[in-house]
Amino acid sequence: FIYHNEDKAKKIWELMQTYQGVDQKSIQRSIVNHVEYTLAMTRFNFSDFGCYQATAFSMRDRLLESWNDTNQYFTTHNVKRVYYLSLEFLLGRLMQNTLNNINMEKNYREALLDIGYDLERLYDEEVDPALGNGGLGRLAACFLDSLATLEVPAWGYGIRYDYGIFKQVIRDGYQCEVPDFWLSGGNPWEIERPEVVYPIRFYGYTEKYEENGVERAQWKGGEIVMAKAYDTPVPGYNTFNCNNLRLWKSLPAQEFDFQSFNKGDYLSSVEMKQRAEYITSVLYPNDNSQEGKELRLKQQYFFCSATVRDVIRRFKKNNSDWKDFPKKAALQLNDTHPAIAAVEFLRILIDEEKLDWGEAWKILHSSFSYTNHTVLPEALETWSVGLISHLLPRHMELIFLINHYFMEDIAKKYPGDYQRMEEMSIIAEGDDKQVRMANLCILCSHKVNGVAELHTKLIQETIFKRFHEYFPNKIENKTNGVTPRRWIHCANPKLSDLITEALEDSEWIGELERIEYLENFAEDEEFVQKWIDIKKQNKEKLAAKVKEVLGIKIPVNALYDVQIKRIHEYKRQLMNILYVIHRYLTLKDMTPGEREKVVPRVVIIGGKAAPGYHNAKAIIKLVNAVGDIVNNDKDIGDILKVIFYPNYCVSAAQTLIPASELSQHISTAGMEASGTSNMKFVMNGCLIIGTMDGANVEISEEVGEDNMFIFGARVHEVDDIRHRLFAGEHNPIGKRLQRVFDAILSGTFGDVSIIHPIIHSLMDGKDYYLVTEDFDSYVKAQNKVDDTYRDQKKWNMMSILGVSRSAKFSSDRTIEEYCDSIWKVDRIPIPTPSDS
Ligand code: GL4
Repeated sequence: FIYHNEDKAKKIWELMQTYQGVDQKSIQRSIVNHVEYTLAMTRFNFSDFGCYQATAFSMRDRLLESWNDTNQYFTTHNVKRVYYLSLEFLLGRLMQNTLNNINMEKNYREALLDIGYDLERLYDEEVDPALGNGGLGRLAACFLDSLATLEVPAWGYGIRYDYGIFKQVIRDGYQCEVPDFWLSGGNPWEIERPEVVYPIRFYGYTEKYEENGVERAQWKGGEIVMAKAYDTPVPGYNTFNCNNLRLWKSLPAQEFDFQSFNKGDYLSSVEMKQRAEYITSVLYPNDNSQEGKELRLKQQYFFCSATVRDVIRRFKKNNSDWKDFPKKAALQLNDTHPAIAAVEFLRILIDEEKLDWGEAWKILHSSFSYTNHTVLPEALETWSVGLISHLLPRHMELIFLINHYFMEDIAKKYPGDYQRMEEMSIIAEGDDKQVRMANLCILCSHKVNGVAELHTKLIQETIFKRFHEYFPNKIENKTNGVTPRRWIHCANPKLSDLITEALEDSEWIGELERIEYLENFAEDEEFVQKWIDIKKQNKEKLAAKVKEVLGIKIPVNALYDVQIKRIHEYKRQLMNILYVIHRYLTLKDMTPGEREKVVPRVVIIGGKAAPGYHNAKAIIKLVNAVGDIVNNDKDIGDILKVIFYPNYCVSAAQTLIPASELSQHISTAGMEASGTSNMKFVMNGCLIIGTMDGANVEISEEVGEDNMFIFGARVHEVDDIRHRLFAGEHNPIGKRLQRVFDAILSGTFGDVSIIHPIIHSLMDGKDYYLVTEDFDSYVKAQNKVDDTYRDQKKWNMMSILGVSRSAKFSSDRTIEEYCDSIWKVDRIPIPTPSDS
């Protein structure tokens, strides 16, 4: 060392103590420096994409200052941290959101304009990081924003997939999947951490040995793969705090494979190493359904092991007593996907840290908790005992042990009740024994939560009934929420400005409860006119986008009716398009004069189908086929347009939602755990047509049932109806719906034979999702929509009331509830540079 440590620290402090300036020159200088030194482009001529990258790097520099200070502060103060473990983080673009959170959008816009660049154009240069499927992954992203905003010390942990959710391309009306190599242009937001690496073992065997009279086990052999960390700073809104999202990438282990080498088999040794990189290649594209592939289980264990090791290492930096662990860490399992983390934690405590079972179990149980996101049986994860034994032999032993102790307890409490034991066991018996991951999660957690009131009640009464009886205080509700930063302020800047103008300050963006004062403006003519103008501008923007993407011109003076979400039978996009066909056939029956009186509609449907989900793909084809006919029918003109919006993703949602006037959330009652886009639509002044399902129930409690279009069977009726339908006791299909079916089957929309089997089974009463049953009340609700839309004054009042009553659905509220009743963590605002 050239200096004594103190001198060195002083020198470095002098170099570092100036934070990045916020003035125009400093911003410009930092951007241009990145063009020159980071990107090695010429500063005299750089493209929009180059400018986007340099701007992102310049923002990252700022983030790193607060990110480093935050972590330093949390470490020094040895605070309790939350760890959110998720296989999916559907972040969406980061630039606009980041600039807003650090309150620098105006500074950057002006600085860029001054050197000839338009900030909004740079936003469009960013690829959408799409490391998630749908609601579950997007919820994780909203939670990160709220955690940082609320100054909760929290890290997200996940996988840095090379390929995010596929890009959807429509060819001849059918969905085609194109791989999304989102990293091809680099990722300026992340920091590679070559020094944060962990070896992860797969396969092998366990060896038993005795130590001080205690029998112990050790996992040995198998293959080693390395996990390397990549960090993305997560800034909060209006705070200096900056959290972290740590994603793991798999790499081959460095040590030499002597066996292959000795055999002279160099190429197969390279091949084996390549297999290691394969683990984090691709996100599995299924939403609400499990694909039981070995590679998926490998992904799960890979990321869980790296995460648990990282969390333990951080704990050990400042603590020496394991009993303190639950006071320093809360680990949240986002669905059962990261369930194996609990077993890995137990393994490390017992096999490596040499704790005894009782202590280890208590520590595990006090620090872990689990969120259930679905009741659909096809989504409830199970893994075969054979597969787990092969891939993770020690974990399988531990799972058996957990189950053994638990079954003993149950047998004591309910002697002879084998039925109950069978239901509660982690292991599903049979020829191919399965591990039920949800049962494992419930046992390992001190709290389990559902994601909306109705959903929580359902899991308490159905799938987890026995557990709810046994652990009456364990299962509770945490209604989902969404971040108003991205979903109002960034997505709908004009609406955001209008709200700020009306409320006379912008605090509502960080405290959504304040938005209720908007209610006072619901009948203020001047305000309402501005409200109308903004919606119109958003519709124009969407119409331009539709023209650009699809070449179809859609009218602006029509009702924009939107259903965007993953395509799934339970979400009933089929019912939507059947209604559209009914509407089309009705219009065709009318005289031109009658048609003119009908409320013009633009129906937009968007969403991806899992590549192996045949029926969902058939629905996409039908929507496209209907669009082809309706949109080119001269009789119909602008009175009805049907658009399938391709490649629905977070950035598309940010254009679609602010432009929508009616949105559809029409799942069969009891099947949509929560839904979160429903909340985003309400926040953007859109009215909902929907069933009493998921969070719709709570939305109706907040905004009032009169301000929504609610229809369909209620959850308590569904089982009976389904039973009746399948017993062949269904009512004959109504005339209207039969006519729709006939049109489809007779070729009115061209060759849609791919949908015929579904139509036939509906006609046979094999209608699991109650499409035929709910159709009539759906049509009635749609008629009410038209009537209400004719009364624009009423419509706009409903729209404003919705927004003013949407505060409950901010993810800030959700996160506060998790902090209070599950995680028991405090807000820790860190001192800003000017304070210190
Ligand atoms: C989901 C639910 O289907 C959805 O209703 C819910 O809003 C979301 C977040 O809790 O979780 N579960 C799965 S699986 N995918 C989802 O989007």
